Amino acid sequence: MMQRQSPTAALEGLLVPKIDHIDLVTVKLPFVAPFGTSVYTWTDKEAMLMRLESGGVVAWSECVSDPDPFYFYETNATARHIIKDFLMPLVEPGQTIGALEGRFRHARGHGMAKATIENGLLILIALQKSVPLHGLMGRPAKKIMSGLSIGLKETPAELLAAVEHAVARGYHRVKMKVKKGQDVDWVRAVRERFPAVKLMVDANGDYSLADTDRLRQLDAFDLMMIEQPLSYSDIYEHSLLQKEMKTAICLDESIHSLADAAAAIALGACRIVNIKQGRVGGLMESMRIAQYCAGQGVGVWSGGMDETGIGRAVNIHLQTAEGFTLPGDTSETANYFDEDIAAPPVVLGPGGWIDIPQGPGLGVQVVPDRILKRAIRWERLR
Ligand code: OSB
Ligand code: MG
Repeated sequence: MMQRQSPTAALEGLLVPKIDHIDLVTVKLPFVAPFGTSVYTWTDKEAMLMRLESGGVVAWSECVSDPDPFYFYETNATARHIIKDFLMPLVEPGQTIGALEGRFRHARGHGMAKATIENGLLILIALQKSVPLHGLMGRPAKKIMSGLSIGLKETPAELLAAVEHAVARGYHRVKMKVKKGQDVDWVRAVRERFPAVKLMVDANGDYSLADTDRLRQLDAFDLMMIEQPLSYSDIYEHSLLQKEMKTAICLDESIHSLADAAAAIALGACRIVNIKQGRVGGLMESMRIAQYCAGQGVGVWSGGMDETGIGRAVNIHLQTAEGFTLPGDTSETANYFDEDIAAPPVVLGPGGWIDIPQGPGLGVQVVPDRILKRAIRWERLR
């Protein structure tokens, strides 16, 4: 087989700049509508942001954890603890990003905390070099595919209205959340009304193998995939389920690293992987997983965590990397917030495509007044 070049070689060799100030700023933004999943319904986005200041240049990154451990074990509080007490002490100016990543491995797990720092440093370096983040990654600009994640609704009519909106906007695919008892009939209703929409479901781990017969009923609806049907911590049982289902399984919660993705693929546990850059520890591990999956014929897309404009922009830049072949959970800001803390908002262009924000770093501007308005906690670490 052809030896592939490491997708992260350029990033690993970059040097960590001297950091003058580090702040953790928690903002709370109301969602335009509650976001319901099988595990929880969120009404606000409470995001812990990291502000890095170096020689007058300011970079922002976003920790994608929630205040609660309902989707993932990390929380904003654990991320703050791990960042302050274990990770930031390992960051030294002049070391390479690759060496820093190696040091971070000493702390097990906590990928969202690690990603906050790694992404922040890469964004800072991109700003200092006056290049866009995707350029720093060695990737040319391109238009990014769009996808909307529709939360659980109270009634089928509300769900159909949400899908209708997504179709009218031109989204490349629509994902609907499902849970036990709110699944087959709801998917059928959408499929009957929208026979051609590229549709998928996400169960956030609500089912067990005992539900195999019910899950197999979903095979009738020509779904692109079913995301994380079984436990958040399982890989093996998904391999058993995949053998029983025609519909491709996509793993989200179960994948924390390249090694997890390789194990899942070797077992036949999924045919598609959702990469959330925070869940796997940052942009570099995401690029490795995406390239590996592509080499295995496994589809990859970029997941979302209802991010503010900062994390949303990171996910957009990430999708320039090799292997991101499927539309992700990359949607318009207006689905989540009336007023984000960064500008410009993400909007769909003609054909449902998303343009990478122009300019150095992320290409989006954090608006200080909006940070001040939304901040519920501000902690200076240095
Ligand atoms: O499972 O993909 C998920 C949001 C919060 C937690 C978990 C998930 C989601 C989404 C929304 O599906 C993704 C987005 O639009 O950002
Ligand atoms: Mg998911």
